Amino acid sequence: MSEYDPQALQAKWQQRWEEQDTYRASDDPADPRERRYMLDMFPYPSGDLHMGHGEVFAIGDVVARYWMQKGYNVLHPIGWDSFGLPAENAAIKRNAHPAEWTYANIETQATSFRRYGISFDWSRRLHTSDPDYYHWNQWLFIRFFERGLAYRKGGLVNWCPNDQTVLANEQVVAGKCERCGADVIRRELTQWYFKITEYAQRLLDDMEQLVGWPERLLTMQRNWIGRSEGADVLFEVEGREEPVHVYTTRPDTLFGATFFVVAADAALADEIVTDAQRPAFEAYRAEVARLSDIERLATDKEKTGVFLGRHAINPVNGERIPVWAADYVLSDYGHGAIMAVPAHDQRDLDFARRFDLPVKVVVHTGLADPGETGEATPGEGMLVNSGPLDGLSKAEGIARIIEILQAEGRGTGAVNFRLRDWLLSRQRYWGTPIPIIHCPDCGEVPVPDEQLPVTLPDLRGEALAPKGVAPLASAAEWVNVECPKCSGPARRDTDTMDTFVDSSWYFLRYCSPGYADGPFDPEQVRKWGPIDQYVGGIEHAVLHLLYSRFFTKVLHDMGMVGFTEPFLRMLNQGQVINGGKAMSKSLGNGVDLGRQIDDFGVDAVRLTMIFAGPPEDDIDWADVSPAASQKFLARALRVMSEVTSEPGAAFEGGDAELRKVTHHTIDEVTKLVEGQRFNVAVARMMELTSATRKAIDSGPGAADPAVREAAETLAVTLSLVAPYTAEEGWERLGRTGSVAFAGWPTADPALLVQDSVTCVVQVAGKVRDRLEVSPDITEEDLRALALGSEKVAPYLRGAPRKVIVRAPKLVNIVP
Ligand code: ANZ
Ligand code: ZN
Repeated sequence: MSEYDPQALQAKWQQRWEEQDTYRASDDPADPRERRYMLDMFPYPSGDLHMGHGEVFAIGDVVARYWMQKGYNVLHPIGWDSFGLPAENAAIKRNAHPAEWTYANIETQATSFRRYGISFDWSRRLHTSDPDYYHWNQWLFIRFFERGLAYRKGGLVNWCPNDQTVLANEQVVAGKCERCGADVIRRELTQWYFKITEYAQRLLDDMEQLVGWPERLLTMQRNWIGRSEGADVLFEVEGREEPVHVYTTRPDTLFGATFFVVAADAALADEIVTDAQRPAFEAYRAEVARLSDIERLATDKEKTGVFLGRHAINPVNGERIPVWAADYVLSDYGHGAIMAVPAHDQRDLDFARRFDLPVKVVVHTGLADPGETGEATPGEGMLVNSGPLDGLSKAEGIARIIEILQAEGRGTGAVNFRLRDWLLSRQRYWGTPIPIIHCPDCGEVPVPDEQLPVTLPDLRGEALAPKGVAPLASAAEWVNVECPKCSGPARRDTDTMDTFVDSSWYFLRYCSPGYADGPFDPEQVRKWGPIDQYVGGIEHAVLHLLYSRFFTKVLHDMGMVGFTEPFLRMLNQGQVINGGKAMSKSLGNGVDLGRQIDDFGVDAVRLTMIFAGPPEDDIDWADVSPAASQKFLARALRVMSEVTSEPGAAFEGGDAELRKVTHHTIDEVTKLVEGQRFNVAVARMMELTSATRKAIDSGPGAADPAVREAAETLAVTLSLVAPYTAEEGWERLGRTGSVAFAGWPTADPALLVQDSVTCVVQVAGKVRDRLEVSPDITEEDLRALALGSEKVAPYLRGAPRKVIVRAPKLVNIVP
């Protein structure tokens, strides 16, 4: 076989890997190897694998295969995130069961993965829609419930009118449903929540462990958590017994509070509005209900609001200030009410100007009066018009006013987080049933552990169509059960869990697949976890990563895992685009992964992905050449095939020049792979191929031990990106066993010293001499050497006008 025939190589080696279970991780406690856990974000089974999968899994495989070569016991598992809406929508359309679509797609993807040659341990495969997986979602939910971390509450929630389900805050992007793009509305509903807010501070603090995360990811997490410091201030409201709390980051501006605003949709507004103002208030509230948070917080929209007919008392100076309802204050942030300081807060100033409310400057910033200019002055300055705070700076003022408030029992210092609790219930079918039974007498009763899993009733087609109530509610036999506590008639909860629950702990299940006594075997998780390298898209920067971090901390508190952060290093790959644009049906610029593989072979496609650029960068498929990759692989295989020496003989005594090239390659590729500069590592492999080719053709020849050394190095390094070609080359080199475990070579330091380089000496632009010099020669030495050269002397008349020295390779003399 001298022709490079990728399809034949694939057929041969794929079968061999499957027969020998080549990439299986070892659970043997006697296995002395150090362990490594490499994880790719698991796929959603929507059709076959696409180019994006091709990229992310090729990147992850470089890391996994490198670790295998380094001699680690590597866990590199695969599974499917197989619950979710697309399957359900497809089932409604085809009058089928979501499982049919889901599992057919999983098989398609699994077949493609096997062909794509990713080094998965297939024995750990999982699907989140299998009852023996979602069983443990339910078990975990009940543990969270027992700890007060899962609870139900009524309130305004994000509702997608198209998908007919609630959405978590994280799933609303710019006011639209993350999945279907419909405008999200707010509805009053009772829903299940996970109390992630209880972990807000730890989610922030533990970020210091995440040294292997890209900075922008950390920033996104930090912003989402949104910690701020300030004060909780109590305001009396006339006609109300209990004082009202407000949260402010600027308690130093308390003397400048000239009115008070309550969120239009907060219970407080409804409670305190006077009869006279009620009709206007209710009309306004109905208007606000139609707005998303994004629209409410938009600063470019004209402020709206209604006076509630009441006054509040400023606790520091006893001033009566009017209470308004408005949309720009959110009901679920802070306390849903604010003190408005129009001079120093732009939103408040816009509101004051719109409704003719007073503006009082309490910070001297040196800028023009906000009441005149319409520009609030939020910056720092000296406090004025503020009684005991006069003359203080912002920080001093904050400290002082908190002392005063605290002494009088009118407030305290406070910390606030933007993070909300995670709304996890969904009114759809294809998900994990919430394992709670509602009893008229006992309330919310968890399904007893021994009755888990609560499996989905068999619904299909039209029965799944959105009707405003959960489809599970229509399965009467399934819904109506006995209360586990009192045996009276009761009803199952008919909501299912957000699929982000499934993905918040799947990486732990891989450590002990099929474990039947819990979600995972803590002993195995202790050995494998936490994950050494996670690879996946930046689109999961907030949701999935935050939820997984939260789950890990809860599991840690339950004593089930020994670490508090699941993913130590994170790599976000770029996208595969085409012609400068994201691939899309409407643009007709889609590229099919399967077709690329048919045309060029797996290795050429993988190599193209890796060689295109740094892993974080987008790959424009219009700018790369899988055909060129294929040509290179053919060249590499030919080199490996032509070696004539016997395997196993010593390399010492081989051609010194080629040995140096080989060892430099080893040294550099090692550093490049560790630094995740995989594209440059491939460039080095290409150079090694050329050097070996030259050594065979016009150097020491195919029998030289250095040629074998170079070719074997090529096979091992190439196995990270082009496993089929590498295996074949390894075999043709007369070696047995998979190249995947050949062992990563180490560079011999003695062969890394470069003893001399050639320096070109030019006079008036013409080469007059070549000097053999040390690579570390100084500029002065090189200059002296060049000017002293006998070959150069005839071209110089007296001192040259200029000498440009570029050590160690060039001296340019202008006579
Ligand atoms: C008075 C004040 C004066 C404020 C000033 C700011 C500047 P972060 O940093 O996001 O936590 N606020 C409080 N609760 C709110 C709610 N439910 N809806 C909308 N806005 C609310 O912001 C805290 C600040 O946002 C608070 O500090 C409050 O306005 C406002 F010169 O209080 B501030
Ligand atoms: Zn009961």
